[in-house]
Amino acid sequence: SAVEYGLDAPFSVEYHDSIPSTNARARDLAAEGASDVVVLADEQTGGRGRLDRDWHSPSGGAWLSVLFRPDVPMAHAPVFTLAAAVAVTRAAREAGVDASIKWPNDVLVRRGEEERKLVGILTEMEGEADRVSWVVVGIGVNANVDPADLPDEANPTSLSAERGEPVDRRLFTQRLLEEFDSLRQDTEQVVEAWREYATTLGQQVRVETPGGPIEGEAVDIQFPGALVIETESGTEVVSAGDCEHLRPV
Ligand code: BTX
Repeated sequence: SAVEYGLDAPFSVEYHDSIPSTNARARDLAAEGASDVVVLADEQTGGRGRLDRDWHSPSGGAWLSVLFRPDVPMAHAPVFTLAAAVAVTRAAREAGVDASIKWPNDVLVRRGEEERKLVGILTEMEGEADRVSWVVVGIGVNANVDPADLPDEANPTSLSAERGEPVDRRLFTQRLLEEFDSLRQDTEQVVEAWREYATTLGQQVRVETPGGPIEGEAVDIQFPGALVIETESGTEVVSAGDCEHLRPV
């Protein structure tokens, strides 16, 4: 309930028991000129992932969107997706769940070879090349939800399933927002923090890019979020491309 969310956050918080999508609501608020707002919901009835995929958002999750107006060029915006991944990973670890990050925007829990999806992040933005007008970072955390209620094919998990008991969503969300607030203001620290939690580095990877697939060893990440891959024919730098770029206005 709203009472559970007595948040002391560095953002103003708009809470909904149920809403179609916190990202859609945050975009509407952006159009009205708002900033530094978090839209938070217990349940979403039309949650969205990347490429218009469905994001299942039953009651008990931590479904939230952060709207803010950073003074950065459009090309730097992917760093906020990484910042969200770092923030949520830290909050999950404090809650006793050993989460880690898979480039670019998956936060997951590993059990041996198996990877279980804990979080989805969807960043949307608008602005001009040299300056973002607004950014909405949508963070969907499977908090106190039963993974059996989530789509099987994603191999989902939740904080409560990993812990064996519910998480305090107020505390979890508070920590997540505090971390995110600090990272968004000092984006230089994001990449370094990201390296600490990444499962991707040192692994053999294959990435589909507009220019075709790239295969090799993931060796590093570069600001604002590109992956550096050592291939047989040399070094390739693949940009995150995880942001849904709305048309510049
Ligand atoms: P994605 O495109 O990487 O992942 C979407 C895919 O994940 C789906 O096709 C499905 O297979 C799987 N999936 C759907 N729901 C879940 C779930 N709850 N847990 C695990 N796997 C799932 C990731 O997109 C970005 C998701 C962002 C969600 C947040 S919630 C707050 C905000 N509001 C909103 O509408 N979206 C964002």
